Amino acid sequence: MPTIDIVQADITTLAVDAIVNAANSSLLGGGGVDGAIHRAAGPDLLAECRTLGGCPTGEARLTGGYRLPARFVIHTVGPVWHGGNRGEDALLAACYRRSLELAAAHRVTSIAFPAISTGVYRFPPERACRIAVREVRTFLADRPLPEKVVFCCFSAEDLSRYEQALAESPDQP
Ligand code: AR6
Repeated sequence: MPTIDIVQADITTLAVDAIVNAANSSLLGGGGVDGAIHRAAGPDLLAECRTLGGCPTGEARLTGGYRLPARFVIHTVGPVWHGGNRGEDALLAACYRRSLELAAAHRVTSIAFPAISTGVYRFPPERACRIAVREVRTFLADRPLPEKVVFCCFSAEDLSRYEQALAESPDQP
């Protein structure tokens, strides 16, 4: 049975096969979790990212993890929140789905996600959390990999939000 864990941590410290980066479409670094991942991985990560030619919103790209404990970084580009009428929900859902597909294709057994789009990109955190939990549960329901998904929360508020969302039954509205 696949497992879903929730931790409050700096994602760059997690010893999982892959960590997900909430990147921008240039894939050339930025602030927030993106900046932290590039700092911890070292300059070889940026060098590999330069070869990728960017990434559209809602899609994902895989690189090595370099100096990180994680073997891979999966870079995904979340939507900027514009009020909810520009396809933001579907694009955020696609980030989780495409990251998990890429992970499975690379035989990743454990993967950690940050709360994509909820920082600089201003996606409402409660709404983002429900989308994240729904997409991960749906994916894990009929796939053997990854075996473990970790929701890595930076704040205590996010931690309790994810705990609450996971405690609710999947078919609750
Ligand atoms: N570990 C885990 N989570 C973190 C960490 C960390 N080290 N640092 C921040 N968070 P954000 P976005 C949380 O702004 O909204 C960048 O400049 C943070 O508290 O990193 O998708 C990119 O280059 C929040 O809950 O990503 C893009 O330009 C979550 O990570 C843009 O920001 C996401 O916040 C992407 O914005």
